[in-house]
Amino acid sequence: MSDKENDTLISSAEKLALNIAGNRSELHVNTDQMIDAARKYITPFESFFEMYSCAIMEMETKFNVLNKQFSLIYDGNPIVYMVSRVKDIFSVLKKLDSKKLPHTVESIEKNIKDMAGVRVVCSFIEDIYRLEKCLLSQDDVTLIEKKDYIANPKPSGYRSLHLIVSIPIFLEHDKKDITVEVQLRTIAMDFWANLEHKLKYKKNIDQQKYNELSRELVDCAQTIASLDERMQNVRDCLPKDNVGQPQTIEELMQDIMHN
Ligand code: 0O2
Repeated sequence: MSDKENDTLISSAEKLALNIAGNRSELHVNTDQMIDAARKYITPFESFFEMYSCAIMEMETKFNVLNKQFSLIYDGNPIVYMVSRVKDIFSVLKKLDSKKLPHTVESIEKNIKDMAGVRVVCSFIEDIYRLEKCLLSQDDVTLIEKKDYIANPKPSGYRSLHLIVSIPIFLEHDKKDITVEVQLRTIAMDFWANLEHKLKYKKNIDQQKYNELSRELVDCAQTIASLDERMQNVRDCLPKDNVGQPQTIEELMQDIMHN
């Protein structure tokens, strides 16, 4: 796609967005024109977004395979649940604006690293780092950026391990490397982040109340961090069920090959 086509594509998507938002008279387009524009511009734009859905499917498969393998070695599955999403056009446009970047497909590909997002929720912190190690050791996964907000929490109290990685997706005639943001966190961290996210986007709340609740959440984050640590310590003290059995995936594979 040429730059000009990209520009047209995004600005058309924006016009449609405005239209949907009720500014139709300002844009002087009628419903038929809107449908024509949707057919012409939104359909190819959807295929651009579709690539990120494919990358999400690939990434989820990687984690599902690891989850299965881990369950053969360790006591239980490390992943409790996964949530994935492709960033919607409105959030993309907002993010581009906040970074003063052009509204083009090229600009999205280059600058928006979390178009595809996979959140992996585990019970224990140890599982997070184990999954990270296994994911990054796969030869089709390239680490672009790592932010360890578990070791270094944000001032808000936010904790999670963020990995920006690139993985290939195989199309009909093409292979394309797609960037995916992987967020790994415990159930407790997820519980906290979801509530804090709600507070952040509440519009009908006065500043004083907002500050008060933010302070409370910073306090909750500390409690949660200590809870995660204590739960990990309890698990570490539990007697192992698999004494004498393979303790790592490598050992398990060796065991399978030699017996
Ligand atoms: P959404 O809707 O969750 O996708 P960047 O993405 O690099 O331009 P930033 O803030 O440097 O921006 O990236 P960072 O710190 O890695 O955060 C990216 C995502 O982590 C956010 O996505 C949130 O999902 C989550 N996150 C980061 N900080 C916080 C926090 O303080 N509280 C909560 N609840 N979540 C946080 P988006 O794009 O903000 O939104």
